[in-house]
Amino acid sequence: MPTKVIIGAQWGDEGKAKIIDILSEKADVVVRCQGGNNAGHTVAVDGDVYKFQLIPSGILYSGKKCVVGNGVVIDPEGILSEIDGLVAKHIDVSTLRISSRAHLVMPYHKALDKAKETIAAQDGKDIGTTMKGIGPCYMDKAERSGIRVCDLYHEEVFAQKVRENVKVKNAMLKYVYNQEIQFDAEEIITNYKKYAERLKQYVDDTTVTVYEAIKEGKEVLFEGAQGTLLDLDLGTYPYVTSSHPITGGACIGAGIGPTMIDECIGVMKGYITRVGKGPFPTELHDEIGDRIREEGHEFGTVTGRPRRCGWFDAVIGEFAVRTSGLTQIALNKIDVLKDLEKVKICVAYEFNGERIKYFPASLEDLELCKPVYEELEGWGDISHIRTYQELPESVKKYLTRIEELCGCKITMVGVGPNRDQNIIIE
Ligand code: 2SA
Ligand code: MG
Repeated sequence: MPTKVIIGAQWGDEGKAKIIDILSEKADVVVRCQGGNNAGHTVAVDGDVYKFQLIPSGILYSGKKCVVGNGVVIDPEGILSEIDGLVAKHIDVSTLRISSRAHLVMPYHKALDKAKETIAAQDGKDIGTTMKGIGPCYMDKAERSGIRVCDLYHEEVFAQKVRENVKVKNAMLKYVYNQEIQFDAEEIITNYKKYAERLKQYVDDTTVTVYEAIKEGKEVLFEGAQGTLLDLDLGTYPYVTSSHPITGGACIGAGIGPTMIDECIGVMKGYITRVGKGPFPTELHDEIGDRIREEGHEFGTVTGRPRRCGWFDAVIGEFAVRTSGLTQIALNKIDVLKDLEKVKICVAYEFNGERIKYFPASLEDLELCKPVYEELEGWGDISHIRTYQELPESVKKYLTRIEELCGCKITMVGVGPNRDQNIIIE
């Protein structure tokens, strides 16, 4: 199948980058469609660890076209430092294409993100954002005052937009958020002019790049960032990101139609994690949670924050299958659950004395939901296993139960961080 969308089916950090890395080998084009450098995608290759934020990890294979689509918000300083880091490791970045329609993260976006979070934290109402300016940038996009990559190449237009924005943002920082920080429009214009020159060689109408590749029958991968429950519409609002990490987001963020997508792969972990605040029904506050965090290295790639850990939640799994029309599940990191006598799966929630199998919209209702667990036998070390047949019976039962509850087949199982620690199920 030539086009595949790969999304996070939980709260992000499901190991999407590893699946994309594996699938990239056969792909011709890899496309990022949403989010910005709030994403942290870690890939381990031959003992080297690469951390990606804006550039698709497909860049590790030479000759693959890597696209940063129109739905992404681009911090030019961030993407340039990522480019420099890759070049220093002798990776060819000449195949990178950046959408001329993508919105730019500006310095005031980061300041506004920080100001809002800092003030909200005083009442415990912060979202726990990555402080990368993502929300304020998408806010400007929706409000139609954003600045796009194409504006960088119309100097007067760019300067005027920066000046107008700086006026408004400085007032917001000063009068709404009571902050001392003020921006100088001319300084931003000068800095962004330098970024524009360096980025120019990569900027393109990527909707054409992607469409032509699809028409030519090339294999195109759409790489999701964050995860389903962080979706602006379908996630645990307001504890969400400001873009659409579900498969539908790939259409808008790359500028293609839904008929051009052949497979929708949802990446999950054998357990579940979340960074940032917000409700989390199966969260573990005990030594099993700590053990999963240590064993699974569950710390934020961008911020280093410890991730909250909990048991696999099939209510969330089914929600992801349904809202993204998933055709396959890639289940990662089940090796992390080793040496536990019993493992648990949340099969439903108990809510107001009733059993429910849907994920409630209201956070207040979600807070009242108690997970209903099913217990299964645990397993030992499976990190050396490479075929489905060799997996212990207890693991096979675990996989089958997840498939039944989520309503989708598991086609890949991750048993470790490396490229080869992956079992394909035909
Ligand atoms: P933001 O910065 O506005 O997008 O934050 C809003 C919420 O979205 C969450 N979020 C994430 N959750 C998991 N992983 C993400 N990427 C990094 C990683 C995060 C890190 O891969 O580890 O390093 O901390 C990511 N990006 C955003 C965020 O926690 C808020 O709940
Ligand atoms: Mg991540």
